[in-house]
Amino acid sequence: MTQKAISFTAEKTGIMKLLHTSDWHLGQRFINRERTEEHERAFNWLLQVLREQAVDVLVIAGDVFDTGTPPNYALRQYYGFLTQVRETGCQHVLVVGGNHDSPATLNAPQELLKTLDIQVLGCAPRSPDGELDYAAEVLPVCDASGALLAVLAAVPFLRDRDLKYAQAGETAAEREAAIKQGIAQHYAQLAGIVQEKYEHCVPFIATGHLFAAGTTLSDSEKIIHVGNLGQISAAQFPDIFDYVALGHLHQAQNVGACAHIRYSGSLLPLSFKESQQPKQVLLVEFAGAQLTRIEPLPVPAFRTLLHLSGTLDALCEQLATLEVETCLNTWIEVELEHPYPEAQAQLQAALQEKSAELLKVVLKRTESQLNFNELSEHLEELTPQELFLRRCTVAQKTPEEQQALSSCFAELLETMT
Ligand SMILES: [Mn+2]
Repeated sequence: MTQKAISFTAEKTGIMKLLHTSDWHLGQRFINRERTEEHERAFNWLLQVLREQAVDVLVIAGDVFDTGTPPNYALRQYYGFLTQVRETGCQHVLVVGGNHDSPATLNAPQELLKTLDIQVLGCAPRSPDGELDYAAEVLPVCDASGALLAVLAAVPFLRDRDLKYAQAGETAAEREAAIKQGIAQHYAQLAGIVQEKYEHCVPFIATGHLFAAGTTLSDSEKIIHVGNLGQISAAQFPDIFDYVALGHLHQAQNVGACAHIRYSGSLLPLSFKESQQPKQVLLVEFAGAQLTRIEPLPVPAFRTLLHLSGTLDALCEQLATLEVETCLNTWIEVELEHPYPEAQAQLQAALQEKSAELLKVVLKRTESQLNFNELSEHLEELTPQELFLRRCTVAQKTPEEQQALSSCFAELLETMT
């Protein structure tokens, strides 16, 4: 994608600015803490960006909330933010649901928010007869004078029932191919509608909450469509889309070599490992229908999440010399190589009065300790998926059987959570 220089004296007319963010995971519980303060600070920063950059359209590509039943403080933060967006001059907001979001929760205020030019699609819309209503995902965005600014193909996370693939007796490979085809067909349908209805003199923008091929996963992304299932490649997104705003992967990245099909990544680091990743939102600029600039804007780090491992002595040393660089207290998890009776107290003492909190002390588990029979003491440290895989191993399932079983298990989990 070549960058075009835009004169600062250029008239606003014909230039459209979009801000792409995703995976807020409002209401996330981190070990035993809430992320409220970080979200509050991130939102204040985001509002400032919207104002300073004179953004026209804000796109939130799924996983607004961490769970389907978000706590009231998370709902308050969400609505509080949406209210303040209006005051920045950004007149259009699009929210699509992710796999963590409950479509019912997101959609409940849909009609009310629409009156404020905030479009919400918690799930793929359906017509009264229950069929997918593709046309309802196509949303024109107009400026105050009624002139068309952009056309959005607002695709939320597509659930199994949105992808017509379930066939009795099909193999895992057939199933995978059918999911991919279902997702690709969904985008093709939308492209058809957009092309038929609109002249391509404004940007055509698609969204999605999925796992695209040619990308890397980080550990807090819940496994969905396990293994390679559901991965679609850049080539499967129709050419007519000038920009595809994706969510689900927490690390900001392009899909394959395509700069215009990309993940903004999460707004905050959602795991200890993610604390190493720079977080960003994407400012995307168009002149007419032409994409002219994609600028990643780094989200300031408000809190450091630190995972340390080693012997007790080494850890005490590290904690004693720790430098706290972020405004909020550093949160620490330590992994001890050997058990030690007063480890917690010693580690705590090493931290002294630093602006840091020791959230968790765990014992490093070796492979031999991961025996199923010893699991009871570690049960709370395992995800349901990990526990299921352990049980498969004990039951001596082959890797192929494990893959097929864990795929079913993931689906079951997704239906239930
Ligand atoms: Mn997700």
